[in-house]
Amino acid sequence: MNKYLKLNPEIVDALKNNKPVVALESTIISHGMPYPENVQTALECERIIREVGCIPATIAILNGELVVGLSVEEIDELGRKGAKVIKTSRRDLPYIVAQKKDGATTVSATMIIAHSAGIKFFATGGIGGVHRGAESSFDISADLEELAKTDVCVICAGAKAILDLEKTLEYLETKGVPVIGYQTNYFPAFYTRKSPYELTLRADSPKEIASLVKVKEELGLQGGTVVANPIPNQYSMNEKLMNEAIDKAVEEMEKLGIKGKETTPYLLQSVKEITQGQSLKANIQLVYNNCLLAAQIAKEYVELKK
Ligand code: PSU
Ligand code: MN
Repeated sequence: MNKYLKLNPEIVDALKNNKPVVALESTIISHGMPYPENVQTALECERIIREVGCIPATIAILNGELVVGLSVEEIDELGRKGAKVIKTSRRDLPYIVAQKKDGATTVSATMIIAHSAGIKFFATGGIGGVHRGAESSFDISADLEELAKTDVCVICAGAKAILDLEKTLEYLETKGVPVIGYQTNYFPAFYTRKSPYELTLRADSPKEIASLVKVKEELGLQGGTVVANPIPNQYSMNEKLMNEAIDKAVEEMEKLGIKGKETTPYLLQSVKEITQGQSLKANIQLVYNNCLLAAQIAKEYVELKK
């Protein structure tokens, strides 16, 4: 895989000198948010990570190269092209690379690339999960399988409320993926702070999480970890309103016959329209909050390894 990796010099230096690095995905830029908010958000994420003293590494595939640490221009181009760039999960990776195409990486593909570059922490909005109605559609995000096997710690606001959160947690439990509530006992529901589903693991400081990640490595346990970080109170949306919006979006989607990889981008966009842009504002803020926590954890981890 290293043959296809292209790390920017700052990241090479950071990894060589054990400086903390935080990976960022690119599907959230191309498919998760509209232009120009997507680009502004991506750049602000990088700024937040730097402010804590870490190096951000936004990841995407450009001309078939696995780029770790996009430039501002590359982020802007990805944001402008939007859904014209191919949403790339694990299964799509060899195709995009072989055909020298551009790919926006999902959580699963970003984890793979981050791991092969030697990056241990990755901030995003929400992980993919088990979709509602998965018992008949079989739609389960590749993100979950990736978490089962690739050793990267993913800091997120839970799974998007458009999913079946209870089944998502069951799946992660079966696969042995630790899901750590950050200052909470409940799995966060992305746009809202709390779902009804209880978590068994809780941490109250970045240091506790860093030490769990370190111990997991020392135990030789393969696979990732999920840090579930609730959206800050002041940006949390009304639960009833949100659920109504999601139900409506899911119903519309079924009528339109949208399936597969189009599902998540469609639902995010549709919920945004139904909530008149409120959900996008919340989405942006929860991503910032995850970047901040990811950077704090990455920093603690480097300290623990000294
Ligand atoms: N979180 C967001 N916005 C997004 C996604 C996550 O706030 O756009 C993306 C991630 O890239 C995630 C993907 O990996 O949605 C999951 O897609 P699917 O359900 O098709 O696996
Ligand atoms: Mn899917």
